[in-house]
Amino acid sequence: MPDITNSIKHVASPLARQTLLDGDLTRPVAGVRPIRLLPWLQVVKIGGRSIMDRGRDAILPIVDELRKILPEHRLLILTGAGIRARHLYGVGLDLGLPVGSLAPLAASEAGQNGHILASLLAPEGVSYVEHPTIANQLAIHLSAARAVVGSAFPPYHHHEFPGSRLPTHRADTGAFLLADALGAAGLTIVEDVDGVYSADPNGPDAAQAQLIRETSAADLIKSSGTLPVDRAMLDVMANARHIERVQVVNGLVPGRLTAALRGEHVGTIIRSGAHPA
Ligand code: GWN
Ligand code: ATP
Repeated sequence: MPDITNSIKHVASPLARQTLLDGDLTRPVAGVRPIRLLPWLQVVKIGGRSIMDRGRDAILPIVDELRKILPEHRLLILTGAGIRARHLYGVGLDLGLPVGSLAPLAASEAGQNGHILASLLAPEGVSYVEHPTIANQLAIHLSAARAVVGSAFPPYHHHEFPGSRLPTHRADTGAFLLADALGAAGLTIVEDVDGVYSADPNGPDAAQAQLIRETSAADLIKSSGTLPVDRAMLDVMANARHIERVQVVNGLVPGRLTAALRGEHVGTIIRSGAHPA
């Protein structure tokens, strides 16, 4: 029997002979900045409760603004889940459903809002694209159209972290994860308030609420009050690879989204942990 072991070709792999848990060994290989897949992309997250649930009075002006800005930007427009998801959390929690069952149900509401928005932008060539399409075929779709719409909710499904009975990774987190993974040029979060305040401007301490023009995710994590964005997004921002800041803007004020996409400071800028290349 011939000895064939010497003729086997080994594939050289820098991580083959070491534990992946040793940072000193993995850092030279895994510590480099990833490439930007779609560096010209602007990601816009449209609030589910703050914008979509308000119906035509809030949606049609936003659609008009998006339509007019299309010649300037290529957009991934992502929608949040809104009040229908909150209703199903209530029903689901009352029935004792685990968080991994609630996450996909809430996510489907974000998708429904995306379908609504995409229908209104259809004359501009804009379509709703599915999660797998966003993952794998975004470039070809954005070569055919200036923008596409998708669900902002991340598809954690039954893998949602069990720390809370409510899904912690919701639409803002999903939008940030996508924008950072794609190496997008920016992320704008569209809400029904001028930005992040020191207290909820629609809450009991509204009289004391001050608009925070600029802050960092690291500082916001330390605050104990309510926020207009998911807290999990702040955790993700601490480890961001590309997106250096997000801007939270008021979509009920005409022109704010357009100005933000043009790089103007018209809401609250939240800096991430990513540094310029
Ligand atoms: O259904 O509106 O994508 O883009 O998280 O999974 O719960 O799914 O479980 O491609 O894969 O409801 O069917 O639904 O919103 O997420 O989609 O129309 O497997 O295009 O089939 O990752 O859209 O949907 O809800 O986003 O957020 O068929 Mo919907 Mo959502 Mo469509 Mo998607 Mo989930 Mo798919 Mo998915 Mo499910
Ligand atoms: P989704 O897309 O998940 O449906 P959303 O982003 O549309 O949600 P909310 O989660 O309701 O909307 O967030 C916006 C609301 O957050 C504002 O209307 C405001 O009342 C509230 N809010 C709470 N705390 C603050 C804060 N510190 N600063 C600004 N707004 C706050």
